[in-house]
Amino acid sequence: MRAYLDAHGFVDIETPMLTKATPEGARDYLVPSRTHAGKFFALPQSPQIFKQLLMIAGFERYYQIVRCFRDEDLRADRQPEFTQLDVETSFLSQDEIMQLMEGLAVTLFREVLGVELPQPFPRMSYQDAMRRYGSDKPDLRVTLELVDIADLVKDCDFKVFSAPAKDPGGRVAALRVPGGAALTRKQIDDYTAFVTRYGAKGLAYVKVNQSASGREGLQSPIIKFLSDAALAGIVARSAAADGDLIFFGADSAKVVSDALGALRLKVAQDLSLAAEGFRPLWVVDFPMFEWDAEGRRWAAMHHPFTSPQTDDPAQLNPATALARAYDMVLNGTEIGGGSVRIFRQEMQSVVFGLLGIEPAEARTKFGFLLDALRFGAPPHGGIAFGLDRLAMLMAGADSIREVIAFPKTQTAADLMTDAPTEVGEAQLRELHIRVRTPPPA
Ligand code: AMO
Ligand code: AMP
Repeated sequence: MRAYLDAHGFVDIETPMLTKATPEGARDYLVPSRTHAGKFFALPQSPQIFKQLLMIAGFERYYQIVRCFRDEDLRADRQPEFTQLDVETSFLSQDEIMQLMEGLAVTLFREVLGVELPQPFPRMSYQDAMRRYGSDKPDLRVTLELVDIADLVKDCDFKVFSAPAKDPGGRVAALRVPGGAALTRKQIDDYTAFVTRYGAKGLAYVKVNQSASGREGLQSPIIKFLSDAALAGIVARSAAADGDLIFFGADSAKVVSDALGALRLKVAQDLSLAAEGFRPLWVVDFPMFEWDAEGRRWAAMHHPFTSPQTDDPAQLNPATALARAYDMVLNGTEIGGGSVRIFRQEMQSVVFGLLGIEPAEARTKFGFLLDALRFGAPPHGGIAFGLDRLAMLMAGADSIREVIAFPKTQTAADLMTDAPTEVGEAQLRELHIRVRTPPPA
């Protein structure tokens, strides 16, 4: 990676670890200051703001292999500290950045694994990815797709289907399981329990025994609710052959996409349907904002410095705005994410406003960035790759912990060194800290 970037005129620059909060959607790890009583550094969630400042300072191509810190819920592909290849460029379009970074990924796989990634990487909109795969990081090794059937069932007598089919925020979709007519009751029950974890309230199904016989050739507890036309339409649209089974999801669009998207991968794994090899793609046209139902506010889908596709702040509708953001996805894992940035102070202030960041708060948190934008910033954009995730995929490992020396557990602890630990009273005093010990459980 260094060789590729050096050859393309990038400069390797280090940025501080003891710094101020950089929002990437996680909680910060804080470091108390001894010399400034009651004040704290934050460890960087990413060098995002620094690399933008480097662009404004006139470095046109920057990279850094850098540790990032995020206090968030851990999963198989997440660690509280992890390493990014962080990149930023000036004066390149979204397309040019993506091509340069695609070349980096291709070179990496060629040189390290002797693997030729299929080029050009396909590009898919966020909306298409959700519709066809129920995920914003589709695993293209699996060819099964979700198909929408709301129009076929919106007038049927089965409320479970007709209600979400008529609801603009709802979704009714089908997933074909090749050879699935042979699934036992127990296996179907297990899949039903599986989708419940994603919020689904059930998992209706139809077994296609002999489609030429119409209704008589189908087997399912819900057939009685569906018209001949609806049944024929569902079989045709899902491309089900005799011996297949069709699963259904009906709920809010989010629940259906999450549940059937996960079921698609689970079924593919159980039936060994995934092809061998590496299947990269770009996911583009992400929404700018997502609604945080708990906080009752809009949140940035990528981060607050991402440019909307419109250049006119007055046109920015949080419910519909799309971002100049892109993710590189490999075999169902997001290995990199980036965007073209906002480079005008006016747009940055409007976006902060939509995110509920008041002008005074914006000044306290990001005044140095707003000032720099005011002095004239070049159009710029970049990306960061998750190197641990890349190593995991390249090594064929199932968890990021397999490719990190001294990884942390699911609760963000290091059991070997026993970190984090209590510290002595003298040290706390020096840091001006009094600990509120949690009440005994
Ligand atoms: P983002 O938050 O998408 O973007 O992160 C970029 C990439 O870093 C990896 N990653 C992680 N890997 C392991 N454990 C984690 N907890 C973790 N979190 C993220 C992923 C992800 O694709 N500043 C922006 C980049 C930019 O806009 O240029 C950023 O950090 O592979
Ligand atoms: P019920 O009418 O609740 O007995 O459900 C009949 C069938 O529909 C069962 O197979 C359920 O698993 C399935 N089902 C119920 N709710 C949903 C839902 N929201 N999405 C998909 N299938 C469902």
